[in-house]
Amino acid sequence: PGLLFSLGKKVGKKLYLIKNKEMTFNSVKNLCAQFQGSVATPRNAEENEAIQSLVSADIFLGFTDEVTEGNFVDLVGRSMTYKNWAEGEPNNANSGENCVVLLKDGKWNDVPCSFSYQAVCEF
Ligand code: GN1
Ligand code: CA
Ligand code: CA
Repeated sequence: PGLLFSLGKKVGKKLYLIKNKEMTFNSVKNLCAQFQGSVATPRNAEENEAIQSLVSADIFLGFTDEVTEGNFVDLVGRSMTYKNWAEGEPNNANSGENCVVLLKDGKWNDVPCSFSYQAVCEF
């Protein structure tokens, strides 16, 4: 099947691994969970920069506001402390953006969870 992940980066106790394949948010969650990991969830600028340095395309982060619109939480329901939204984001464009991507410049944008982006897992 080829390599499961193509590149990795260690930051503190975290390891980020990237898979250069576009997939929906649910597929990223399933991929990461399959290896007892989670979707990349940056907690500070250092982690955000580490993820950014791994990727050359937009990637999903492990936050959603699908439970309560406008209240972004991680995949176990903890609130977002560090955030790095792009100007004007999150805007829930077209009333349907409940997932978050890290853009190439390191800033964040909310997007539809059904769209496909590359995957980064954290362990
Ligand atoms: C994009 O393409 P448009 O303008 O409808 C983006 C939104 C951003 C918006 C910012 C899938 O929406 O999330 O908030 O630009 N949609 C996607 O102008 O990336
Ligand atoms: Ca939303
Ligand atoms: Ca948006």
